[in-house]
Amino acid sequence: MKDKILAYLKASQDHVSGQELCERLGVSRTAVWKVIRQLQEEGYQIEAVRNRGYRLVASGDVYNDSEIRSLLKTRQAGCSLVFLDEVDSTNNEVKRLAEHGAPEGTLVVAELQNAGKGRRGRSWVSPRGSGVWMSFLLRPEFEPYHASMLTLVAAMAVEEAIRVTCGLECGIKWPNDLVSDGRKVSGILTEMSTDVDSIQYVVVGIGINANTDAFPEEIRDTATSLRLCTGKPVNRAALVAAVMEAWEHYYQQFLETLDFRILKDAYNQRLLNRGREVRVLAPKGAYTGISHGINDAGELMVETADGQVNSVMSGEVSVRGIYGYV
Ligand code: BT5
Repeated sequence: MKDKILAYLKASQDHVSGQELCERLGVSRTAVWKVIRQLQEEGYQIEAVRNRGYRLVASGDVYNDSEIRSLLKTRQAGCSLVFLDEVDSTNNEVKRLAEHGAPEGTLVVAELQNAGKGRRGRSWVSPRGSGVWMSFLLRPEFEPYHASMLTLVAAMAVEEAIRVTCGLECGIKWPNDLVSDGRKVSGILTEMSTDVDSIQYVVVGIGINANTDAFPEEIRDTATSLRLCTGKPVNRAALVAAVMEAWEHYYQQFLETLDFRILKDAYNQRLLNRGREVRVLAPKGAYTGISHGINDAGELMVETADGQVNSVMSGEVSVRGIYGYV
């Protein structure tokens, strides 16, 4: 009922009378009033005027399942939404749900992660009240080797969502970072569970520093947030909904060819380490070269001094700019 009342209030420019809400939902006036109180406690500014009814004045940064659901415009992504106050890691939670048969599109969002994860055992700083920590479930039918490209698809979706909701143009640092002012705004962690040669499920986890205004010592020089970059507060629920919408769009394009043929040009336009000298930290040793952007397989093409072009697979190496973080 809360979702429905919120939807009515959002859809109406003017006041909605208590009587109208009672009739539409088939409940008592007291029941409506209780839900309005609950919404107000969650942070919605709802004006109540005698003889006219209720009007939603502002949603601010209300961040909960009803708010996200009311903004989602996707067909499947986010079809089942779990919002948690605290969790170890939203990726872990999606995995647990996946093991119990959760459907593709299941989305988990948390206010706080007490064990947020980066790649290869690194940790992800995920405090309460300021960031977007979200993960969603895929059950793709393609073969496992295509899955490394999903991180790149997600990076495109996050870039677009940030541009649409905050007006900020971030760059992509291959394979999994979004960068603004030379600092990391967002990171992506894709994890996969496979049988012998098929995918059981994939979890795509996205962390975005939205309204963070201070970072711990160890990442102070390399991290930033959307609010620090734009000077404006971010509506996190709108950002989550925009990420899911952009994801659905780009994932659909990816599924057409199961590679980056269609998305490559757009990706390369947003790629920061393109035409620049990069250092590839390969398992067999580090080397430097000029990055020429990604190929159809989503691999970064790096030309070494002897003219040889290596295709670097994501997951295999880290790429750091020679100068600064990018
Ligand atoms: C990543 O790893 O960038 C992947 C981050 C994915 C986080 C999301 S949040 C929702 C979901 N649930 C999870 O548990 N994870 C995902 P990597 O490229 O390995 O970068 C990790 C490094 O980034 C750390 O070692 C720090 O140096 C730095 N870092 C940690 N927290 C950060 C933050 N909040 N902002 C910017 N940099 C950070």
